[in-house]
Amino acid sequence: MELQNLGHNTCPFGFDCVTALFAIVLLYGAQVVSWKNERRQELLFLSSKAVWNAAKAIRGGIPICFPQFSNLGTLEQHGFARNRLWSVDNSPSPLPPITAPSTVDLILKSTEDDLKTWPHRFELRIRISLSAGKLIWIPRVRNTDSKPFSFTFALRNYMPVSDISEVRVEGLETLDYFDHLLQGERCTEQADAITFDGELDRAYLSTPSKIAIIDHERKVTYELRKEAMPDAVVWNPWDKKAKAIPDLGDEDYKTMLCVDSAVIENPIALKPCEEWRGRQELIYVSSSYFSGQLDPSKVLGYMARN
Ligand code: TA6
Repeated sequence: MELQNLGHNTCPFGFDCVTALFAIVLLYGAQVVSWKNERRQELLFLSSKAVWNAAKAIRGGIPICFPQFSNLGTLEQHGFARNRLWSVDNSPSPLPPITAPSTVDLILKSTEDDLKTWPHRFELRIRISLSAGKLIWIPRVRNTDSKPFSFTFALRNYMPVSDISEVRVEGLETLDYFDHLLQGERCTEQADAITFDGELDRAYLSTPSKIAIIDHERKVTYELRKEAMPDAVVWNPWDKKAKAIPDLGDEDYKTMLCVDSAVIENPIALKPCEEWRGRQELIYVSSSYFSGQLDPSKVLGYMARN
């Protein structure tokens, strides 16, 4: 399914940019697997060894992790929603009906098979839209069961980078995080930005609603804006782990980074008929920002004002 959006708008700092032209969303996993700008530049990462079959989520793009983001318990890692065939949602209420080809509503309902591994009836909806140079996700989970349930959730954002050792993530300084390389130990970020010189696998807690992923080499900033998803996972497998992942190229770690919107520390609890709604915006800003003209902190300042 292809979303189309033609437009022209002013990105941060008054730089001109043309909005992304189109995105490709699969019914399998409701996964965005491609997002391109007017120069046909791919704005999302896809593994050089991605496997396109229904066995497991395609490695890259934006997989949806529900009803858990972890590999604990009996569920498959990061839940089953990304490994299921979704359908078009014709009843997106209370969201307004779709009026443009740049938006799609998809839905996944619990099946009898799912109930065997996760005994809770649910409706998981997602609205994905391309607008003004950004890609927007509105995930919703409705409890259609007769008893309460809780879940964790993440939008796993695989971003392409020119050289992982030249990338900074800003907005997570001083925060606590669970370090998956230390068996989930709770730590506190000491650095004023996250940089990469080895495997990093952390769930930052109670993060700001805006995070900047700055790619010096390509002079590109990704802005991640999120609501109702307080945590953020940052993951790069580096060389050893990359070699151990069959559907990830051995060298792919150099040109990818995951920065995910997530609900991890405090699972969402829903009573019968209750619905949770989140929101994520991914904005691609191509500018000469890194020619030393602007201070990285101003990126966050701009983002705070908008
Ligand atoms: O970032 C959390 C994490 O579980 C990593 O430890 C790594 O295993 C990665 O996610 C795997 O994600 P995948 O998409 O392969 O299930």
